[in-house]
Amino acid sequence: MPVIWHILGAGSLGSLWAARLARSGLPVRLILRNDARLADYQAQGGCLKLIEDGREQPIAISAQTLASDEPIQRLLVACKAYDALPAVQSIANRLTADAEVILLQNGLGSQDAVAAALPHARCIFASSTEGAFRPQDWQVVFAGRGHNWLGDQTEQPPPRWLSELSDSGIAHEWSGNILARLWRKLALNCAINPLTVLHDCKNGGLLDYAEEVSGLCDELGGLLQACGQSEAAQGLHDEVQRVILATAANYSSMYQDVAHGRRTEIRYLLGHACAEGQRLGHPLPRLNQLQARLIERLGQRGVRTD
Ligand code: NAD
Ligand code: KPL
Repeated sequence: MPVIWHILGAGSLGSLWAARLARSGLPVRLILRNDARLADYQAQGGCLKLIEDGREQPIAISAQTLASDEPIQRLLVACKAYDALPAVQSIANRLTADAEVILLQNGLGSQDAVAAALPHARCIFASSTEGAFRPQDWQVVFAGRGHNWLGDQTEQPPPRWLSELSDSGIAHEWSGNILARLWRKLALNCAINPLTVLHDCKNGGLLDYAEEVSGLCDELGGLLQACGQSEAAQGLHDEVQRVILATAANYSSMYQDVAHGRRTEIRYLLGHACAEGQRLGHPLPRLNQLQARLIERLGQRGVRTD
């Protein structure tokens, strides 16, 4: 019997994973917050609608609430970074002794917090470049093909269920250095996202602020070296330039969060970089100033600053 994929956080990325796993015939359970959400889901037909290449496909998936007593052996956590720990804590009593927990959060900091709260579970970190959004509840658009890197900090072999991701068409790779992947994405996000908020522009608008971007890349590269992530520091500036050009017409995820008045993941991106600099005694004048300016701007826009 295949192990059930429990999905905590039926938002954009969680729905995208759930829909593809369920479509390939694997057992999947969405874990919803409460009875009201579950009733709404059932009333809409008990299925997620996956929109891919312009075509919508309804995919029936079982759902339950946090309060269900079904044991959880494999948990995919797809909440935002700031929600991951409280969400996991609320179902920790349901995890089996051999549970595996896959953490899809962007940035760094939330994964270690979850792993520390679950000392008996195998926690696998993921870094995703796929893109998804929800035009409405229980509907998800697969907006950007990408890749998922998974890895952990143990010497254990990769989990056998990676073949289930292949069967489900989920592009992935086991990474021997997942922290380098996560740090690299964090650095890219720090060099681009806050500036798009501060300059109120699309990613391509940063071509007008080349010196500011370049100064941040220098400092981020130095921080990565100081953190022992020299692999993640290689060619950072060039990649930031490539990403700015390739995504010139897009608004960054942080820009979109702020535009919609949503809380950002600042604490796990720029906040994590600045906190690591302080912890290591590594000066980061530009990043610290960027953080202060961003917090001020979030406050002005009425968005949570933490
Ligand atoms: P999202 O806001 O669309 O989904 C998160 C879901 O978690 C929401 O439905 C929320 O209600 C749910 N949730 C939060 N706390 C919960 C709880 N206690 N119990 C049950 N459900 C709970 O977020 P997302 O865009 O899917 O992002 C998830 C993570 O993936 C983030 O860290 C994000 O940075 C990262 N990511 C997202 C994308 C993307 O394209 N959406 C791409 C790469 C990485
Ligand atoms: O990941 C991104 C985001 O918007 O969050 C990119 C496009 C790389 C910009 O940092």
